[in-house]
Amino acid sequence: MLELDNVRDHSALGLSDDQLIDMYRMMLLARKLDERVWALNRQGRVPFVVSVAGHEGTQVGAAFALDKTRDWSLPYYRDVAFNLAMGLSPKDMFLGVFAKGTDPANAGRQMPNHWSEPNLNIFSHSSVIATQFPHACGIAQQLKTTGSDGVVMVSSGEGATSEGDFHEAMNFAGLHKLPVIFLVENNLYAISTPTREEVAGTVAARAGGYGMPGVEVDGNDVLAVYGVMAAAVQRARSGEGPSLIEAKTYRYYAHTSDDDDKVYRSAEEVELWRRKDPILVLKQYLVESRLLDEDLEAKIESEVTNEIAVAVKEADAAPEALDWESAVYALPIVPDNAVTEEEPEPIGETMNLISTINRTLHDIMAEYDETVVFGEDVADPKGGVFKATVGLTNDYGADRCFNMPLAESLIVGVAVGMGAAGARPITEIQFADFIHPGFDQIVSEVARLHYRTKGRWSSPLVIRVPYGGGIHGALYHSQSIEAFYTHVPGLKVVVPSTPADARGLLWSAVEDPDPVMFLEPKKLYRLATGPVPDGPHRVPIGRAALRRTGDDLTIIAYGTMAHFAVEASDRLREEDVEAAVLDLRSLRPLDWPSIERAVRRNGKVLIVHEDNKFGGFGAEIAAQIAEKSLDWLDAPIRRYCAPEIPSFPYSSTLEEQVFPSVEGIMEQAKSLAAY
Ligand SMILES: Cc1ncc(C[n+]2csc(CCOP(=O)(O)OP(=O)(O)O)c2C)c(N)n1
Repeated sequence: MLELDNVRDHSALGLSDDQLIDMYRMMLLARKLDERVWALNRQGRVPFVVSVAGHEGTQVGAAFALDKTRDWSLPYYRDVAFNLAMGLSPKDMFLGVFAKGTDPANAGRQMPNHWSEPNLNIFSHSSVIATQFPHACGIAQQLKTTGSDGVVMVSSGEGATSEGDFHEAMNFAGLHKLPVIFLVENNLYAISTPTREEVAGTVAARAGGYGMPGVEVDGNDVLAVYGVMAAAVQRARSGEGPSLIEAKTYRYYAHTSDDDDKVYRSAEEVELWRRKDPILVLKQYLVESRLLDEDLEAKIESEVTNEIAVAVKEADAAPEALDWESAVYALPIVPDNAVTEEEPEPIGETMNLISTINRTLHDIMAEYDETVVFGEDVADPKGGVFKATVGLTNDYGADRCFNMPLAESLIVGVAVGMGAAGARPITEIQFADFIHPGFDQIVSEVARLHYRTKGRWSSPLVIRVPYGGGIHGALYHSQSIEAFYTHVPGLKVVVPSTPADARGLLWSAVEDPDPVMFLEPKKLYRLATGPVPDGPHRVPIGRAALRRTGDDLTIIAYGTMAHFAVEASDRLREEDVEAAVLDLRSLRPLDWPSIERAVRRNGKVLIVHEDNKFGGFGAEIAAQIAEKSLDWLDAPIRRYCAPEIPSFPYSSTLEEQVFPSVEGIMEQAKSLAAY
């Protein structure tokens, strides 16, 4: 396979004369567009340039091998020629360059060269190097499971192949024989770092470790690139799996307009590569094949020049970007009704929290064919380390519930791609303590996807995360992570404390079009039992639950601490202290009206969480109360949290000293009530 790179005859590659002329036109268009952007930069009209010049052969060769009606692509920031060849117009390009409000990809929100177009299956990308690779796998996985014969092309520079996401994605693609083509445009430098300081061995050789062919090709020879791409496309389409293509090429200008390339490479080196210019190489072939004469060359050049002039003019006249605030969420939730009644006891079979989650996942999978569950050890026979997913593979098949390699960034990244391509992924991160490698995919990718494309892309994924302490889990099986994620616009973060809420919030999370982090207090997995409604029970995201009423103070808590607070409130009643308990359930969006109502009712607030205090989620609640309801307070806001140590120690005697307890809550509540 992938041996067509030596073919030097376009008709043997299945390309018509017209297609070859189109390739030439496209390469020239990209080159001239690039020159125009640099000129605009020198005139002070665009602040930032990422240049394609030198890469046109690789990109046009790759694009021409794809079928625009069914294939997907995830290009990177240097792929001007690729995007033009896939169908973006020069005007689309300049709308991005000028950061106009009508830029179809980013609406002025991202830097130039971050293209995307849902109508052409071109997926959005961020500025974070290599995060697109797991997305490509997710899209390919979705194409495969839905029976499409579309293929996915994902590209990058060679520097990106040092990132973990590249390797995690290659491994996953190889494991599942996914229809993905990894195209690496090796221009010898990652900013200033030469390949010899970046890549051990060669880029193409990396394929060997992941069960796929890897091939080097002259990236300045558009026909050679087309040949290997067409072979890789054919291989992917027929179910044989992924390929890695390393196209050797060169960029003529600095990395970006902010870079000075003279400090790391010589003018002679640049000149040497210019002699192998991809446009010249193709032109020579066209002339030798008698397909291009001076008249046609002049005609194409004048058409391209004119096309660019019109595009610049039209884009320049387009409206400026003004809207910085819309589309943070696909479904914004602004709680507007304060919870006034004590939450009534639900009706249904009595179950514990973990069985409820398992039952609910089964019911959701039955209800929605597009749901898919994956994570580490989630498939049968194990069904998850906590057994939350037991039976899903047996009941719904390995396409709908499968194990992932041990790679959290991959897990989230694949979910991002699958979600964007039509699935509703429900991922499991085995323990919150191990979610940190996925932080980038959560915070930089899925949380921003909807905003950065002004709503043109979204990915409705649910990330289930067992979290928290009190179970002798020690420093690395006890962490609370909510403060990291509640800080992030674009994410929704919910925490059930009862089985009924677990069912209701999970149901709502799966139906929600935004990414939802579903934090499961694992101490409550068997401790919390209660009646669970049957059927599609929904608890609205953004609505707190008043668990207990009381005139002396309000305890605001969530997760295990909400459970403890209810017990504390019941016991305090015997001591004539009436403590209301507000279980937040949803941390982002936060049910401010219910918090405010609680403050107004009794003027005293005790915030409890098991995370440490400094910078914890309680600080946000306290700050909002201080900002908005200070006049209603009759006592200083109080927080009862874990001390400032890095999570909970393993030894019972140590953990008991630091894990917030029912007795501790009672003590704090009594002293606050007496204030
Ligand atoms: C994760 C991450 N680290 C660092 C950067 C800064 N950065 C932007 S481009 C780049 C070099 C990329 O080189 P390469 O992948 O070879 O692509 P090229 O620009 O040469 O086409 C770096 C380090 C980034 N955007 N993302």
